Amino acid sequence: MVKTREYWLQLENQPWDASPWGVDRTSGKILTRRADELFRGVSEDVLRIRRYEENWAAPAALPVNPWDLTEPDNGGAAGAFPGAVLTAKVADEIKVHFRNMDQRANLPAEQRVHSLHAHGVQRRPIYDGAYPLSPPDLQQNNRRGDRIGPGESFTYLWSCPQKAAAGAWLFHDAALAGPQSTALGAFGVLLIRGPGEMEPDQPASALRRAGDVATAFSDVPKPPRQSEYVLVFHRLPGVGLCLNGRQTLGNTPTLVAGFGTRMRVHCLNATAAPLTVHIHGHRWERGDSYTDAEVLPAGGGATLSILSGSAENGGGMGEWLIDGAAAGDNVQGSLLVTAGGAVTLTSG
Ligand SMILES: [Cu+2]
Repeated sequence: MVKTREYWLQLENQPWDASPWGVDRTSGKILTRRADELFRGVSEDVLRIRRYEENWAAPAALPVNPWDLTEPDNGGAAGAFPGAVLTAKVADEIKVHFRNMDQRANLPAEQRVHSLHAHGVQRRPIYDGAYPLSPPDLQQNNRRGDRIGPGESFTYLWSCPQKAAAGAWLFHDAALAGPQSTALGAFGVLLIRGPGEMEPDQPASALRRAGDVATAFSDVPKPPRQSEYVLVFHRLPGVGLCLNGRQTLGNTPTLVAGFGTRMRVHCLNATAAPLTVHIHGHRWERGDSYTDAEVLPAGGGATLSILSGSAENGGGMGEWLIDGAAAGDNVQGSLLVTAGGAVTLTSG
């Protein structure tokens, strides 16, 4: 039986701090707040495609990565990048209600027009969201899905009938100003699970406790047996290459796993150029050989399957750098393999 998954997404503008914890574990320095009260503020509002509950009743408070020690605010008011991670199973229908609430002032009208264009899934041209090829949708007042103005909404229908759709995919704004809007953050992630694919374990309690600092965590929960992580690289104007919207170790994702955790690391490239992702100490299978670095094409990605600490995949206890590198720019996060409990990390 075909199941329809219904999602409510709203595009919003907001200020953004790419280093919200005010630390730099690479240099060991504490950052100072700038005149705008942010540690590493973006000079203009960013755009987030934010997931909401039914009928946009309230923002859905869902973390991007439940096992990220440094994800601020668990998907709450300050938010996280990507603003929406949607899940479906092969054979599902996906119905996405999109509303454009871009309220940026003093901008030419066409820059505040947005759309949703998804990779990986199947859809008719009216739901492709890529300017200028979407015909008017007779069911939706002849609105066109590639040009949704401020205050307007549009419903997209996507399907994934074949196993070929299984994987991690980006969706992003592809209206006339799509490239600029995507650079400001107008993207999200769609995870389509194949038949029999595992559901990841959730943490039993909060990862970060009151009083925890960048290098000392008092009570990290027991790590997952099976886990899944989403890492999106994108380049924020004036900040540079970011990992889930953040820059600098101590702010970028620190993903928690245990010895023997089966991990699926979904790496996606939302920049406009290829980049390389490299997880220190670990290898994973690519085709019939092993590698420890993947090149992610612009708009594409890779899912790394790793059994932590195994002979084939390597790794083991400790904290390991995750490097993202593109021409002249890089960003680092980390993978923390731990037994949980009190954890102390190093810094420069
Ligand atoms: Cu695209």
